[in-house]
Amino acid sequence: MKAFKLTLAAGVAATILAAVPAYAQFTERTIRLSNGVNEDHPNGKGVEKLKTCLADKSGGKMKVQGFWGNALGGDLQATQALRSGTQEMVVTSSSPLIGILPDLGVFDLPFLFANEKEADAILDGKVGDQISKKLEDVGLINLAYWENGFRNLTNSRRPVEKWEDFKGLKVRVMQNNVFLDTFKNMGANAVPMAFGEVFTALETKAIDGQENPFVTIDTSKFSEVQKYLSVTRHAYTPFLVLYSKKLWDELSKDEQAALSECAVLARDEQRKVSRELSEASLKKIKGDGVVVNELNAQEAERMREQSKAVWEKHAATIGPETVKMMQDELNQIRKK
Ligand code: TF8
Repeated sequence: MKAFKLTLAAGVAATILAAVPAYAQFTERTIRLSNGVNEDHPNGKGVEKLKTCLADKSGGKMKVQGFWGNALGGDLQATQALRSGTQEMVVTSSSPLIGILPDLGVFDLPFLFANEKEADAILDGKVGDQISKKLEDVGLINLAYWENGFRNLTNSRRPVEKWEDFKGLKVRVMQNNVFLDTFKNMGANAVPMAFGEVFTALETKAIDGQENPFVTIDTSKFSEVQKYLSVTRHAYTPFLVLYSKKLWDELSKDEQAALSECAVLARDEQRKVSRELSEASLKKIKGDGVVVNELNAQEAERMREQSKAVWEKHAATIGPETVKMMQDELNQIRKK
């Protein structure tokens, strides 16, 4: 009996030790994490997962405070705050950050990925790792790639069914030269603008259109100010889940490990929700009265062909090795 009690006690102690290891070092802290999108975007579910995961691992010491709808400034502004160490975290599109790291432009190349599977394989593989390493050199720890998704064009003027329909459309693009040239190349009048200004610009008709994935179009309420959606899938841009390198270096190894693991766990949740929600968002957009058109295969192919000029023009600024690594990896994936 005594032996049994001892074994039981040892067993209980071992379970407690496994849950919160005695050597673990966690400090009470609140991590400020900002988003450009609203909380009903799949990022909301991602951040929720991040919160519960961190609470579990740190015994409730690591807390996350989410900010939504550009409350702490746009993608670029928030990222600069991370670099100077005045904010811990941001979930940002990679595209507005090419001024900080030109290699990020590789994700902006038009018609780069054919589907989500390719995107996952690249982002979670060698290319994604290389880019994350380079981000560290500019003061940013990239914990994971989350999904924004395949981008589609909306506008208030006409259905865009073929190349020629872009002509003269005033389309907001992200502050990113690859996007600027992709739309100029299509004949559109491309206007770079921060995301936070887009709704009002559409509402006042300062611009005709914009491009974003279905989920972002829906959760940003663009249906209220847009009449047409064309399923162009012209680019897939990821979200980076960034931590300030300055503040990262002040964390214990346990805290760093918890953040790394939880951001990846949250990634899987965020992507799952994003993919589930994508079709539902499209239905909702249609329900809001937006006229949706697909591109026929021939027109889609024509667009892809025409866009090769953008690849050629930008390979040098993005970095030829980065573009080549992307192409090599994609070829490998496509062989499988
Ligand atoms: C864009 C992006 C944005 C996101 C958001 C601000 O169009 O796709 O929707 O980066 O977090 O600027």
